[in-house]
Amino acid sequence: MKLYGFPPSTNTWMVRAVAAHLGIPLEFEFVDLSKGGSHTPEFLKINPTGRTPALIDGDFKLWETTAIVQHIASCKPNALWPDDARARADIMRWQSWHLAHWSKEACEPLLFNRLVKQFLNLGAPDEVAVTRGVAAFNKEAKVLDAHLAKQPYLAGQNLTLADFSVASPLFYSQQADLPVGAYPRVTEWFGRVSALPAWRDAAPQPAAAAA
Ligand SMILES: N[C@@H](CCC(=O)N[C@@H](CS)C(=O)NCC(=O)O)C(=O)O
Repeated sequence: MKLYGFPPSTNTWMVRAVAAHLGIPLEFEFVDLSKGGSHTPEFLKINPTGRTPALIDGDFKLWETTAIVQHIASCKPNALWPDDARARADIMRWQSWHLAHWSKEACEPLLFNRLVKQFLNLGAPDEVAVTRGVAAFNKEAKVLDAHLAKQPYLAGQNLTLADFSVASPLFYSQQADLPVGAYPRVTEWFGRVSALPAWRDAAPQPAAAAA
């Protein structure tokens, strides 16, 4: 399988971490987002939405991070993506929440305004978007914190794809000043999830910048 991606992006980083955790080899093709690499005619044939990551598995082209990690994790039996309908629905619930609310409404506006804009020279943060992002972060983190008071991982007693998805934006907590420190169980859970060697194995090189 070949993954097209931009290593500092939390989406690419997460896909590579899942593959590393499961011991599934991925060929990697660097797409330079800082130079519009996801909008070339060649790349648009792989993903017409012009976004990374994207995966090619034989004659199957796949885009959208959540679909990609589910496909990779389906390659062999494992606890991250158990072969059980209810367990998968529970994982998918948190991945859906991540896509619609945690990442989209809470983390992304802060990462974009406080980190990506600076890296790409896109001007000053939009303070209205930042204020809205902080409010969304606090609203969603409160739910996450209460949930993690009941169980060690998002979908129960074991680490799953849900933890990989939801943890991914928090790798830039410091740079984007995400107020995660106000949520002790989220902080403790992220400490455990981020300590997995797979994240380090898949980590962007320090010289690269974030997206
Ligand atoms: N919903 C998509 C989002 C993908 C996405 O926004 N990728 C960003 C990098 S994190 C990208 O490639 N942006 C380039 C562009 O939009 O031109 C997913 O989960 O894969």
